[in-house]
Amino acid sequence: MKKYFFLLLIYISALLPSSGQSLNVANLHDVALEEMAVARDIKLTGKLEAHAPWSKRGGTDWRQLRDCCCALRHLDLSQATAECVPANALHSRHHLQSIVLPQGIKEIGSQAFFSCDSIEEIIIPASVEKIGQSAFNLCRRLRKVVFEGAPKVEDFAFANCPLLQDIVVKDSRPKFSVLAFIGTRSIYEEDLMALDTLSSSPNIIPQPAVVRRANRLPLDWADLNGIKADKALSNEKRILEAILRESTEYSGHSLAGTKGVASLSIDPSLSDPEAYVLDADMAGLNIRGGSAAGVYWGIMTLRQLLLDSNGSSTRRYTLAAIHIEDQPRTHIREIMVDPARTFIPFDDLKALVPLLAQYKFNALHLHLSDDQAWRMEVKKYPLLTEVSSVRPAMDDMLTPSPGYYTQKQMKELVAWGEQHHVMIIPELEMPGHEVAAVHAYPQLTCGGKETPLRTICGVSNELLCPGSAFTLQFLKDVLKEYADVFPCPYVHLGGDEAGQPPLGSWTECPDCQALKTRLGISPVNNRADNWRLQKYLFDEVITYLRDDLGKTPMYWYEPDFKEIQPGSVTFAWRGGQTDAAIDSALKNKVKVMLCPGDHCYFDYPMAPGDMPEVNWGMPTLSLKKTYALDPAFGRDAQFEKETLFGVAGTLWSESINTPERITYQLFPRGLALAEAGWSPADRRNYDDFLRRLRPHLNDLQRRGISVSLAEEK
Ligand code: TNX
Repeated sequence: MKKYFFLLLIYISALLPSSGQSLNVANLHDVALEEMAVARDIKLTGKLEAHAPWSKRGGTDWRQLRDCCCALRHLDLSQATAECVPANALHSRHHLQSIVLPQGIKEIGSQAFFSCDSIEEIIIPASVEKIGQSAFNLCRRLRKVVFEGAPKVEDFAFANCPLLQDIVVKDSRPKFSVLAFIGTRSIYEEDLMALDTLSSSPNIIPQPAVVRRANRLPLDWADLNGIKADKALSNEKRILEAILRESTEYSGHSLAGTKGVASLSIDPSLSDPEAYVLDADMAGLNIRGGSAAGVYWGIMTLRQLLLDSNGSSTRRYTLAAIHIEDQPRTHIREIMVDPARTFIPFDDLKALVPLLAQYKFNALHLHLSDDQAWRMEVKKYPLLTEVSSVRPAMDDMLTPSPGYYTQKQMKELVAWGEQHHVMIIPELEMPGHEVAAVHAYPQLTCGGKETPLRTICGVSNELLCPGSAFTLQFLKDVLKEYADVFPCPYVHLGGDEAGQPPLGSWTECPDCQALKTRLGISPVNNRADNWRLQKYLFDEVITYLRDDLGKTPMYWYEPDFKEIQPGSVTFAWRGGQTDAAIDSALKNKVKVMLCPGDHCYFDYPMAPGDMPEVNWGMPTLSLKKTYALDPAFGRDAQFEKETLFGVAGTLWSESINTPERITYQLFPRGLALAEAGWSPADRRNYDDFLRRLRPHLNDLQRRGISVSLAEEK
């Protein structure tokens, strides 16, 4: 109770303009977390290290300023000593209004102030020799920058700062990259026009099955006389039109009076509904798809053909003649996000959809509830969102994360997803990772215990109680409302990490014991008996889901779960246990989704020292390791055809504390996964992927989207 009261105080003081305290100390190591959380003015006078050894708490002063000082408005480092401001130092600290940098620093690292959109003015000390990529990208209120010296200013360093008018140069002119100010000012963009060089080899990700440069004259965009499309393709026609108008000289009417058109059509003879064929030459543009989705993927490929090697948006006059044939290797390519741990504002969630679609992901999986919070409106159980939708804190970050989605918003997301051929898969966790539900409705757990929301990561021992009749009713009611909102044929039921020790909580519960007797479970040992109870709960829910709601259940694979209900999809997530999960899927004749932690867990840092620098002990997951995922996992063609469901990347968000950091964790590894899930094995090559990647990273940064640059150094 006392803890909650304190957290409430922190929450209020973060919102009020006049409350909060100042801190004037050498370093933050000895400052209490509670003190850091309310400090609005901070002055540090000690030595600021750029790196710190791995830990569960603390990290460098920079990391604590960013993640633990959640009320920070003014930062004075004028008397601190530091060699540099490290990469990501104050990434997406939206409330930070002013900073005085330490004298003598040599470098400001990439994305050091990414999206610090309350800073209006910054003085770059004379000692600074280099300002890294995207260092001040998306600082939307930045008006003035004073360069006291002449640093090298890298790509996108001041991109997307629309108010930046005042650039004061004291010494000789800094060495600006031509991409440094994209989306910011026009005066430097003259240089950019000169860069409109047509790249000769296309940089498409995921790599298509067949790409051939055709020996014909190029398509001249100004020559096209409109877009012709099948009736069922009005959505795709609109999207193509928007892309052509933004990125090419297409105007809808040929000035030269030629008859070339862009044509979109459905060709059922194509091998897969998602397959497409794209042809472009002087006669026009032709995209045929196995369905509307195939046509849409063809348009996404075209969009990438229009990027130049700088990722810039200069308008195209021509497209070299080309022929592409393409189809996906796996059925479902999904990304899972975790708004339960850190809420993702609705607009940010929506923005992810077209971004995923660009790389031919066709599913967004929402982990809507967990131990820390419940994020989805359920009309029958209003307390879920009334009392469980503010995650009070997470480990050493005493920053509340409030928010939930209304059913209306989720319907809007579903419709938005349909436009982009991305289906929205909801998840309702059971019987573990569900403390937020228990917190709102204590009768869901054994003995009806009052249970606080979890404020740390890891696994709780508090489970839903299968012996309570209310539990089953609750799960069915919630699933019914989810089914009304999400038309997608799948519902994820969680099922992870509810083994030993958490399952032990069922042993002493009289309701669970009574249920065991009722079910005629003849005792073997507590562990085995409890697993049978878990199977009972799943069987009941799955039967309802399948027979009454017409949905296919999905769940996280656990080795103790010996029998998997026919017709479901199991997710192979535990690092090192993918083969066991595949064998179990084959034995039970169910489908398997590959998301092994050792290739697909994008919550892990991409390189040592990358964000999240302080965490529960995550391993690193490199771009190369993600790329190396074999979706068939060494199995035969029959497995690939009959059992493999797809690939999934997960963005668990215990340690991701702003929406910008979701894309940071997702890119570029998500692009590697997109290629693993889509491209034929013989078309994949890591070095070639790296070559194609650069324009995409530039395109993303140009649009103000944060990406990890950790491996690029
Ligand atoms: C394990 S993966 C979990 C999540 C955590 C994740 C952190 C899975 C099915 N369960 O609850 O967020 O590790 O990486």
